[in-house]
Amino acid sequence: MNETTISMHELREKQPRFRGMEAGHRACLGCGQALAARLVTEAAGPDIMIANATGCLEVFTTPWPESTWRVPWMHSVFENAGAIASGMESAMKVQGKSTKVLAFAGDGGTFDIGFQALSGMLEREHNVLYVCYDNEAYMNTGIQRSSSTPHAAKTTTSPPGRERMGKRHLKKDILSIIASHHIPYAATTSIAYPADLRHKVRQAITIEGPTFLHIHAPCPLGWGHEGALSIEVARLAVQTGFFPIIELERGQLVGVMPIRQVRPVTDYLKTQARFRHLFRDDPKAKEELEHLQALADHNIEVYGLRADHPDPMDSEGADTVKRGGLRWA
Ligand SMILES: Cc1ncc(C[n+]2csc(CCOP(=O)(O)OP(=O)(O)O)c2C)c(N)n1
Repeated sequence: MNETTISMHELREKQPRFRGMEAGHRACLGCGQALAARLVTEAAGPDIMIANATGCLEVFTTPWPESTWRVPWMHSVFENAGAIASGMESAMKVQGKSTKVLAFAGDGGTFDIGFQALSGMLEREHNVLYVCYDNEAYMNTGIQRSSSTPHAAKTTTSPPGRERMGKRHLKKDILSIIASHHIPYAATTSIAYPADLRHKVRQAITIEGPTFLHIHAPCPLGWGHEGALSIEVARLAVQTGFFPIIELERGQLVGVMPIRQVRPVTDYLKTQARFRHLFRDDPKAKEELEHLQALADHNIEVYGLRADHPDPMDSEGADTVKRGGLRWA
């Protein structure tokens, strides 16, 4: 082969698997999901195929006649990404192919309506990496609350008013439920920590069996912040203990991202319009803020997130530093 020709293998390796605006993806500016999906597909490698539940990611990546995807990709309905991915994986197995199957869904498609199919997929031990892009509401249909919406957040179906301070219920602890399936690997991560995210994708992809990745992905439209602030907002969720970054193997906690300097939850909440009502001069609002701080404190306590000593590798100035298998927030 002369220097100017390129093999099919090289072509597959080199071409982007998730193409940006120029190829027709129509995500809002600062969309956390778009960034997360790009990071996941780049880290996963070329030999993958995807089942994608209905939701923002499916809609903004496939505006007819264009497609963002440069890997085999199938649109499932809202409730069955887990079942479609199970079928795809079984087909690969029957054909003796090693192509890794990934399932993509939002929090509505994972925590709520797609949960039955997901649970079945995990229980039957399909060799699939399931990725939940968590923007904490049903964004594609107009910002309705999901069971992943944080307590006290405003959505179109949990409006704050005289009676209530936004959503009444707690965010569902999906990872504990996933963990109780005793799958080989489950983890949370965030778009604010791309090195951590990529590392977890690579780890999950090599595992034979069901794996689950829960990615915190801000939505500027639904959360009410500037698109340019998505990374900062995501980082504050981690640094306040509001969104803990953890890793589980067979249901056991094996890793956490310790927080160097724990920040008060108000630092995170005040960045977003969905929590604006909590800063009113109102005793109920004050009570809710205390409640949310208690929830973050609980995460820090339960997962041991507080770093007791400064990281010796801090001087390198990296956002996340690998240290004995751990990364730092
Ligand atoms: C059975 C069914 N119910 C409702 C809908 C309408 N629907 C389409 S996408 C969506 C919300 C998706 O929310 P989520 O999974 O959180 O993804 P996001 O759009 O926020 O990324 C809804 C309610 C549907 N397509 N199918």
